[in-house]
This record gives sequence, structure tokens and C-alpha cells, in this order.
Amino acid sequence: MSGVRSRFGATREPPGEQIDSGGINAQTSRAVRNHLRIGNYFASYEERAGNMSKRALITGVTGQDGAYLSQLLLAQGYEVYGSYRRSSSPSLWRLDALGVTKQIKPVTLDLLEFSNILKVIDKVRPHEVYNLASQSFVGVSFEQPLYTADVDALGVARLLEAVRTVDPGIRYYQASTSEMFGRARSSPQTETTAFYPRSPYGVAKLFAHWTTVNHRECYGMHASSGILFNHESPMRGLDFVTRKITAGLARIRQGQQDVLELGNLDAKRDWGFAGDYVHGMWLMVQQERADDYLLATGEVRSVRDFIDCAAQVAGFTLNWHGEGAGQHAIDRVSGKTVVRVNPDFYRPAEIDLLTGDPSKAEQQLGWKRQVSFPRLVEMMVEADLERAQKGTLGP
Ligand code: NDP
Ligand code: GDR
Repeated sequence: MSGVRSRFGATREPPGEQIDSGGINAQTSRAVRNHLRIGNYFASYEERAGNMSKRALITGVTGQDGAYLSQLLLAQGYEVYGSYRRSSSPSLWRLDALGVTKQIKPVTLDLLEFSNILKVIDKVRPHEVYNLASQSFVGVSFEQPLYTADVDALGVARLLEAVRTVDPGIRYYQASTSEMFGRARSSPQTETTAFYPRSPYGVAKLFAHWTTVNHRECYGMHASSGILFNHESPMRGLDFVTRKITAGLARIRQGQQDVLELGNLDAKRDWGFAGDYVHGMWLMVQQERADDYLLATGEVRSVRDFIDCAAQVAGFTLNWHGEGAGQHAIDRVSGKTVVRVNPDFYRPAEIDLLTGDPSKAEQQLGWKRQVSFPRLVEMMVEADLERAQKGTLGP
């Protein structure tokens, strides 16, 4: 049964004792927030009062982007409803870390359940819906292709149909992905590059993208699809390669882990900062006409480049040895192996290189990313070093 409750508080663990997949507790969150001044990222928006009467619903509010988008919309004066999946203890560490938990109005919503979605949309009557909810881990989608399709493809059709049924005038944002380009035919990718997804996740997201476009073109809905390239932050989940690297190096520094094992180190991605990307989402929804926009940095780096940059911030000097599955990195000071390849982390189908050209978003939305790659890596490593020092990073 869906329901709007006054605050998340009823289901939260006591402050300082909640340890979850993010591996930090509320006390650490405050320290990290102060340290990185994450709480101030959208401070310049606080003066804008034009959105005071707007109501937004964010699905997947407990995820990385949901937390940053909540912070942005609250700073703009929105009334923010955040949807999360019913569970005995929802994962609130990101919302706590960004200091927004108590300002968000929680609603329970699962993309697998149409009647639940319909009731939530009818009850909240949002002006804007940001659909960020998904099974977002590409690696898992190879193991759970049907579940991934149900949530990431059909779930979006359910949500769009619920919006259309309740009020087709509601503005809609769909979290689409560079994974739709997959084995891309040209580089850098643009909004018109042909799609060739290489994972069940990419295939499901492509269905969702075209369903969004179709609802715009068939039913006249204000539905935009943001084709976003990888964006990271200290709030990133621990399974994704960037956070796995920064958390792993921080644990090794603290003697809590021996070695960091990874899959394909040669994969190249276009990594930006999540805070910049949620700003782009909001800009898309504010346009007079809905459309599709790509957000990226246009810079390419390999997983190995990311490791080198992160290792430097963490105080290691790595020397690389070997080829392919035999690649490993030894710290020059300690003489210990810090990173090695474990083929168990290879994927059945890999995407070698993705990089995007964000010109359309820059010209039409005025979007510009603010955080550079070195600063992003520094932010993430510093946050994880602090968590590891306090013993709150988890195993
Ligand atoms: P996260 O994995 O951090 O967050 C996903 C959110 O979806 C979580 O809140 C999760 O809830 C929720 N969710 C999962 N399954 C369901 C379901 N069945 N019903 C309702 N909610 C569900 O992802 P990000 O914040 O990184 O990404 C946000 C969106 O953007 C996702 O759709 C992702 O696919 C897409 N995207 C992300 C990119 C990136 O680089 N971060 C790039 C391009 C697209 P719970 O806490 O219960 O698990
Ligand atoms: P991605 O991100 O698949 O691009 O999806 P992820 O960080 O999982 O992988 C990036 C690249 O790193 C390689 N890799 C590893 N990846 C993980 N997770 N773990 C490892 O040990 C490892 N070793 C090497 C991967 O093979 C891959 O090439 C993310 C998600 O946020 C999606 O939801 C989003 O749509 C896309 O970014 C854009």
C-alpha cells in the first residue's frame, strides 16, 4: 500500500549506528559533509524563489542522483517528494550525508507495481516527475536480465502510463544512459548516434528511452530523456568501479584490506561529477519543449588512469607490471601489490570506450560541468580516507 508519511524518521536507525551498503553512519556523514562542503554545492540556488509553489516527485531518491537532485530542488524552493522501495530499513545514508532527509516527503513506490505507482502519482499530483529509479548495475543485469527488464524497461512504461492517466501535463524526466550506445558506431557520441546496447541493462534502458520519446510524440507529453554518461561522487555505490577503487585504496591505506581486485582495466569512460549532472536534469525539465539531451565531459580515461589518479591522492606511487589478466600494480614505497586483475570481474560483453559530446546541452540548456576529473577523484578519495580512518567504511 502506498502512503505519504510526514518524514523518514519513523524507519531510521538511531544516529551513529546505521551502517548500510554505503558503509558510513550518520556521524561520519556529518564529518564527510563538512570536510567536502558537499552541503554547499547548490548554495547559489538558494536565492531563487520562483519555484516555491512547485512540487516534484523523485523516484529512486535513496540513490546517488536522487540525493543530489533532492538537494538541488530543495535549494530552489521545491516541495520534494522522494520515493523509495518498501523495506524494513531504507538506505538513507546519502540523504543524511547531504543533510536533506528531514525535508523530503517520503512515499513508497515500486516500479514493479502499477497500482502503487498510480496511487502515488494521484496522491502527490507533482508538477514534475524525475524517474531515477532503476536496477542500475550493468554487471548484475547479465545475471538478472528479466528482473532488470521488468524494472528498467516495463517499470518506465508503467510510470509514464500512470502519469498520462492522472495528468498528462505533468513534466517527466527519464534517466537514460550512455550504455544505450554500447558498441558505438562513432565517437564522441551525440544525441543522433545509433544505439547498440551491449548488456541487458542497456537494452532495457533503450526500451525506456524510446517509450519516453513515444509518449512525447504520441500523447504530447512533456517527457525528456537525459542520455547521461558515467557520473560519480563520494555518494556512489560501492559496486561501481570508481568507488570500488577509492574505497579499496582507502582501506589498504588503513591496513583494512590487502589488495584491490578489479576486472577490465582498459575500459575507457567519460566520468563527471553527479552534482553537475542533476543540474542538467533539472534544466531539461524547465525547457518550454521537451527533448533529449546528452550530458558528458568529452574527456576519456581508462579504469587504469582512474586508479593512478586515485592512488596518487591516497599516497601510493604505483608501478605497473604484466599484461591483460596478469596486470598488477606495486607500491614503490612498501613493495606490496596494491592492485591486481581478477577475471571474475570481467563482463560477458564489454564496452571498450564511451565518450560524449555535450554541445547540444551546453548551447540549448546553458549546461556546463563545473567539477574537473582530478577534483572529482580527489573528492572521492578524501571522503573514503576519512571514512576508513573512522572505521566506518565497512568490509
Ligand atoms: P543508484 O543505483 O544509486 O540508485 C537507484 C535507485 O533506484 C535507488 O534508490 C533504488 O532503491 C531505486 N530502485 C531500484 N529498483 C527499484 C524499483 N523496483 N522500484 C523503485 N525504485 C527502485 O543509481 P544512480 O543514482 O547512480 O542513477 C540514477 C539513475 O540514472 C538510474 O536510473 C541509472 O540507471 C541512471 N544512470 C546513472 C548513471 C550514473 O553514472 N550514475 C549514468 C546514466 C544513467 P534502493 O535504495 O531500494 O535500492
Ligand atoms: P558502468 O559502470 O558499467 O559504466 O555503468 P561501472 O563503474 O560498473 O563500470 C565501468 C567500467 O569499469 C570496468 N570495471 C569494473 N567495473 C566494476 N563495477 N567493478 C570492477 O571490479 C571493474 N573492473 C573493471 C567495467 O567492466 C566497465 O567497463 C554505470 C552505471 O551507473 C549505469 O547505471 C550507468 O547507466 C552507466 O554507468 C553510464
